[in-house]
Amino acid sequence: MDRSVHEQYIKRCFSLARKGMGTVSPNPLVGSVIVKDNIILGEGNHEFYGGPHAEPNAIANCKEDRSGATLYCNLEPCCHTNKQTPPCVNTIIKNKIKRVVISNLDPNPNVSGNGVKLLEDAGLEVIVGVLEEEGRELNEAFFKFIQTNKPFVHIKLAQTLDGKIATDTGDSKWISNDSARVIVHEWRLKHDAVLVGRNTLSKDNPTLNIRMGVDSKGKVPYRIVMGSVDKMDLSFNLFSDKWSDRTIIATTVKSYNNASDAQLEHIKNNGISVVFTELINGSMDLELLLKKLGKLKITSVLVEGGKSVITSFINQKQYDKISFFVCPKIIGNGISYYENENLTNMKDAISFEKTRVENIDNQVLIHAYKNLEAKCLQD
Ligand code: AOF
Ligand code: ZN
Repeated sequence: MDRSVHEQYIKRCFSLARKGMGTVSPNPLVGSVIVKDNIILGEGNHEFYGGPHAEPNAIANCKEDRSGATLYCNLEPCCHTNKQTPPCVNTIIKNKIKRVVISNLDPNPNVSGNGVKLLEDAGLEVIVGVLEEEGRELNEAFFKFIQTNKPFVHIKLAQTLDGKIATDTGDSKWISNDSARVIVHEWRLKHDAVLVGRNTLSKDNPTLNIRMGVDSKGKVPYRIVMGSVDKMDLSFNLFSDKWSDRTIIATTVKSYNNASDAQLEHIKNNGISVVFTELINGSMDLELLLKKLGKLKITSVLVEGGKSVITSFINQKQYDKISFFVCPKIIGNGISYYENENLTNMKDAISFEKTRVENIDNQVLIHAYKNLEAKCLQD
């Protein structure tokens, strides 16, 4: 069959999969479509963590006999049993599906090609790798998390044309327009956690919840504040609003020991969590922090600034992707998002790969991935 036909149905799987954003983590986003004689018989997606997978949902939604049909799915059907739901390969075989077309092998080491093998052993035709890159990007957080036990780190920033994220006084409301900010709120739904530093906390008193007309599905992401807890004013929104049990303070033991009794009492009474990391060369050890967040099943972190936080993630090479909103304004003074006085030669510049550009309502949105080949300042 023409590959473009497969691509159409896999694209439909991607759309169905996206419906699970905000509710399926730490599982992947998965959609499935069942097709016979060019007619869609049924569709489904993985709707929430612990719930049925996309393939059995699509099969259950078929209005007609699905024997001999093709099942499309963006992820390889699962085959393992040490988990919450029964293996999808058994359901597919039992329902006499003839062919399975997928985008990505499941990077989960319990599956990882074994699902395909079982289907082929049962006599089904399996086609792997349709729109593989897009499928991988859709589930980039799941791919990183399942392979490293550390969350996917996505830095987002809004900058002026002259590269500033705030004026010299720290004012940043607003650099980007509403259209850009809606996208950021969608990203808050997509990510398990949002992270800021102590400066952003005291400058903006953010809420870090999901608004701007984006359906939050009742979710408030984990809200991580990184910095010295003993210097934090705990009257800010993140520590006192009704979602304070979704707030995590990332700090050092030393700083925690210096916190006042009143601060510790406030943390306890408001259900705020504390995660310890250590200092390396004066900044927080982010690899250790990410490992600890991974243990909490946080698969993705959206880093929303400011300068010192972004600089630490870049210098420690603990990020995967940066999205820059470049906005049509210049201010002639202000704060940059990255500072490095030791970087004097262009050959040492932080470089990126797989860049992609979008136009968002008169603003340029540039997505860039960490250059895995490049050497970093710490190497
Ligand atoms: C699929 N279809 O829709 C999803 C899959 O605990 P469970 O039973 O939900 O299993 C989670 C694992 O199953 C997850 O780590 C991933 O490997 C796979 N996810 N597989 O066939 C789906 N969501
Ligand atoms: Zn499954």
